[in-house]
Amino acid sequence: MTDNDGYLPLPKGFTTIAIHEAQDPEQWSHHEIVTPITMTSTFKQDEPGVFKYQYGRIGNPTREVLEKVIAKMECAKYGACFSSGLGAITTVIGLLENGDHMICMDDVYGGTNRLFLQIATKFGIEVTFADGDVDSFERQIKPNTKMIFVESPTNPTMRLCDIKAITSMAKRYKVMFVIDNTFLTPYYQRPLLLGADVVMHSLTKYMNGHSDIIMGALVTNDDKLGEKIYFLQKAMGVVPSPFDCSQVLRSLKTLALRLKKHQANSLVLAKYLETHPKIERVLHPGLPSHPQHELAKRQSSGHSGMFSVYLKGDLETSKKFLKSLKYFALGGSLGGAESLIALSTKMTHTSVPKDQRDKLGITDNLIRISVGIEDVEDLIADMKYALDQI
Ligand code: P1T
Repeated sequence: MTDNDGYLPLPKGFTTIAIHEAQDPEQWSHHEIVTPITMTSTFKQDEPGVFKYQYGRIGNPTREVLEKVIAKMECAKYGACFSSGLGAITTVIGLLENGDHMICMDDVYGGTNRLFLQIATKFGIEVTFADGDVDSFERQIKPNTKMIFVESPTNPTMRLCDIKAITSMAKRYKVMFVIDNTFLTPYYQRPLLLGADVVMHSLTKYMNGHSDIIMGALVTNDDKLGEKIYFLQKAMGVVPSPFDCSQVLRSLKTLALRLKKHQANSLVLAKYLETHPKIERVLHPGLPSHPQHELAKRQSSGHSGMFSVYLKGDLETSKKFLKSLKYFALGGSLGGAESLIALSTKMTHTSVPKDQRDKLGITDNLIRISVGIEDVEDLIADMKYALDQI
């Protein structure tokens, strides 16, 4: 375990950053140990145009602390928070101009696919899809290509893309490379260190980790992109509330602890399911059976609680299985303390056209699992019981 099981080393000082970065109590009027929630929509100015904070959409002390913590965790200079993960991606679209072309990885969250295909295209942005292989992106590059957007691992088929390879190709063509790091968080993957230009998060998931907040974030090291992102945050206005920022700040203090347990639970459960006669296939990047397991170890420091399985059966089998579970709640979202389970064809990926879903292997027997931090023996017993019912 000294070499972190063959993965990249875990980031040093990660939880110290979560607890102390930008959180010196002496900056607050009462020397609060916990960052105060600054609930105000506006701020009194010293003279017209002379102020520390101006207006809540443009800046807020609670939000600013969170943005600094997330940036530091991702090894970034600039961090900005948004009212949802899709709000962060909407802001990414704002980095493009009418007439620009972007290439999106073909397997992304259904809402991301919908946002690009049904909204970005309305503003004159051309969107095409690639399968995640570096050549598949390079083949589609045109003079007006300005952005590559990927998830790695993808939602829900757990495919990875080679972040370093895509980075060096994208740099050759001066194309911005944006990666959604929601499934792994900076504790397990730091794409900016591998050369990506912008990292995006749905903070709704592991970063908040308690299934009670919707938020998003963007981070970058590029001065020009950082400036543009802050401008868009102010100009487009997709900002979170100070209360929600405070909740996420609290949650980040236990991110590493939680992820270790998510990872351990998901590995035990995935190994159990891999040997079960009613399971056709397990898709878990942390298992040697995953075709990109070696790549996972080369570019990340571990894997979270996310994996998927193909049941042997059809839609009715899936429905019966899902209904028989007790601890795995049937629901969209992921990354919380509670285990969740989803049938992507009917839940998270309904907005992806069926022919694209079929091509990607998002079928009625594909079950996506977000393993929580409950006691794993109870989770295994729950799965065993539900599988016995089909
Ligand atoms: O829900 P929101 O905070 O807006 O984040 C959107 C989003 C972006 N990226 C990834 C990888 C995601 O998984 C999501 C949201 N996903 C779900 C709700 C889901 O069940 O997959």
